[in-house]
Amino acid sequence: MAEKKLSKADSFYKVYDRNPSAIKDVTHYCPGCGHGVLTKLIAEAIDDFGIRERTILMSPVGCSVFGYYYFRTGNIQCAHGRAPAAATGIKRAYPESIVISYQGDGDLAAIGGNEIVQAANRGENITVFFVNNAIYGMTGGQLAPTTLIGQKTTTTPFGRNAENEGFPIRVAEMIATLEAPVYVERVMLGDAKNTNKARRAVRKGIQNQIDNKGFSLIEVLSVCPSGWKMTPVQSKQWMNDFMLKQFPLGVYRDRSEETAVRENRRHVFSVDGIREKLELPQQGEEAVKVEKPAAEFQNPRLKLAGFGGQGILMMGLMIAEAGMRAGYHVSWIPSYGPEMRGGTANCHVNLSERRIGSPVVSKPTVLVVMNQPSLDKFEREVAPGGLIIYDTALVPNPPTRTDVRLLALPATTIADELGNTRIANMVVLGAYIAYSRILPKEVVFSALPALIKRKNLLPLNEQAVEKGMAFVHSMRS
Ligand SMILES: Cc1ncc(C[n+]2csc(CCOP(=O)(O)OP(=O)(O)O)c2C)c(N)n1
Ligand code: SF4
Repeated sequence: MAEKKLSKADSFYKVYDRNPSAIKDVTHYCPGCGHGVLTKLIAEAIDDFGIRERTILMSPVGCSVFGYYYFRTGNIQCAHGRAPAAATGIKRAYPESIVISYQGDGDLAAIGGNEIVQAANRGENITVFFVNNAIYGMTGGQLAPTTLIGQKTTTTPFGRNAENEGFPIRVAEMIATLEAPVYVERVMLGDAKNTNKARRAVRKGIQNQIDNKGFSLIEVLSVCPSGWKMTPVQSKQWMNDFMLKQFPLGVYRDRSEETAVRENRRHVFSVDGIREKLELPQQGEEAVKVEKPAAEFQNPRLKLAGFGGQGILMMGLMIAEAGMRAGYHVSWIPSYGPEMRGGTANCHVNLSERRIGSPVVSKPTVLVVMNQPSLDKFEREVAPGGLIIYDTALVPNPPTRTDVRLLALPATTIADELGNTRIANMVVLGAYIAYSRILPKEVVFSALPALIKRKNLLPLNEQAVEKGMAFVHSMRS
């Protein structure tokens, strides 16, 4: 008889050197826990499919957080519940990779409930293993969305009560209501027969991804003796007696056969297409030639703030749009107050000769404030040597900083003289470009039509920009 040698999967580290603690030869899972079994089934499947080199495991927050210690594959540690979103990015950027999202019920069904629904609904070509142990194991046994009615947890010491905590969510059934998923099955770990079924489901979910068929989710019922405060044997019994009734095993969707094996589809991002759409110079074509401003105004990081309705966000967009036309890397992100109008609004804008790492402006080199609360809130953030532009009509208490430049601008008064208070944002824009010389007027004017839909308002906007510029020039003369 041929000798069969059983050994650990190659995709599983033999010794867990990545674990910084002294324990290098056993996993951190509690005795009897299902996580260990499932990770073994996955690692064996990865071996047998010969995909170790291109597999990327998305580890969640939860007891399986340390997938990185064990899987000899690519690993990404995801923020709580966000594995499906991170998996989407990886898979789309590297369609040839095999992306496995491994998540617990707290991770997938609570904090990540929306992420999984959206990824499944988009039909991302990923494989999701969803470990349902009806509790938060890692944090000591709190209620999970899958906790059974009556089940005692540390946060439901009298048992889950539907009136207070709602009903257990059946994830497999819910995902199977969506159009896109290819394969959804619920299996359990407990006895040899069911573990074998789980093994088949694991392989099918991965095979679907290898064949580019689309989204697969395998829900795996698994015991958590520590969280349930039971022995492993009692846990098995409890799963058979109670969990199975709430979470029936079975295939909830299987379109694996009828879905054709597909070619890898790389989502191609065409920069040129975007340039054309935005009417920007094509690659290789010269952007408008703009002279560099003085060193202190180069690569500005701007924060613009005021009330909602003052056109603060639009002013930021104008600067970004004009910046693009002048060949800068740009970013713009808005931050809204809770109200649509009348609330606070601010936006962050970067114009840079280099690629922009983060669009967030935490230490602005230019702060524009069009009301007092904005100055009070953001004045201290401005980088030393930076510039604060404030609307004197709306900011009665001027800035107190002595290590920054101040531009006191009666923007709203000038706008009123032009007959339209709401044009004050363009007065500020004009003053800023004149003061810093970051962008020529012509480039700003060329950007206006892209953002101002009512073309009859273009002359007024241009006039306002010019008025702002004239104010700065008059200051200097
Ligand atoms: C943003 C955030 N919120 C809460 C936590 C605390 N936390 C750690 S694990 C966990 C839940 C884990 O439960 P589950 O996903 O069911 O995995 P299990 O531990 O049972 O395998 C929570 C809430 C956290 N780490 N991060
Ligand atoms: S707490 Fe529960 S889920 Fe976590 S390792 Fe222990 S038995 Fe497994």
